[in-house]
Amino acid sequence: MTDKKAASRRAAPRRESPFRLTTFILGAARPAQFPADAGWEVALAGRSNAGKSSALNVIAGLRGLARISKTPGRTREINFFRVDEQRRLVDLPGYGYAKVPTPMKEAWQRLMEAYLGGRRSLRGLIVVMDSRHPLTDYDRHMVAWCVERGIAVHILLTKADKLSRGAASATLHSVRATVLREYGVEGRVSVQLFSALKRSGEEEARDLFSHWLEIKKKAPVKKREEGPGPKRPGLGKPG
Ligand SMILES: Nc1nc2c(ncn2[C@@H]2O[C@H](COP(=O)(O)OP(=O)(O)O)[C@@H](O)[C@H]2O)c(=O)[nH]1
Ligand SMILES: [Mg+2]
Repeated sequence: MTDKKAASRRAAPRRESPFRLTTFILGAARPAQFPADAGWEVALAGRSNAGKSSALNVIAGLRGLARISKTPGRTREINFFRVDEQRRLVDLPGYGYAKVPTPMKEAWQRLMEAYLGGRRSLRGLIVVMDSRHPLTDYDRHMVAWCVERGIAVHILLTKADKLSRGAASATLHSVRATVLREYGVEGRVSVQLFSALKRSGEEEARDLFSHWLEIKKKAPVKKREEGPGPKRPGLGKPG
């Protein structure tokens, strides 16, 4: 890497990201290869090519952390990234890629069920969806599977830059309404718009990651606390 490239990579985050020291640990093809199940993890799932890796890079504020593939269905392993000693980000292999041979699909399913069904450090799952085609059958299957097991889900409607403002907002409201209808408030499913290209929705997603991973805000960053309505207790405070 040239000095210029390295500098631009470091300069990427707009404000100091709690994920700036994140590094790749390993790609696991079998559950036995998973890192020790201690501390906290946030994982990203979604259709191949939905934009998972791009979202992970933007949210972490590190270009080139997770590989961004132009060829769908390339990542077959669960990629683990280390945020710090106790925290990890996890890029799950994509689903819904038609050209994957059946034995591969079975291996994928076994790996995903082992991870999602047994991972105690998993605090929440981000389901990345292309905002032009949200809630495909497989997306619904994935969300329902997690809701049944009490896993918190956050839907990231990405590539929002490909929609007009009005269409993006209509999609957001319709996905929120569907999720509320299907899973109720107990379902712990939230939804947001996102664009890796425009870096919109970046702060909202990063704040959720920090909350799930119990990363405490450091310096008292001046925030617009005094909004209308009653003051609510801050999120993420222990006890
Ligand atoms: N316009 C646009 N393209 C995106 C966005 N996010 C990802 N892409 C593109 O979509 C393709 C797949 O992205 P990738 O992150 O590799 O998807 P993954 O397979 O889900 O990990 C790549 O060509 C990306 O450049 C976005 O927010 N806006
Ligand atoms: Mg990827």
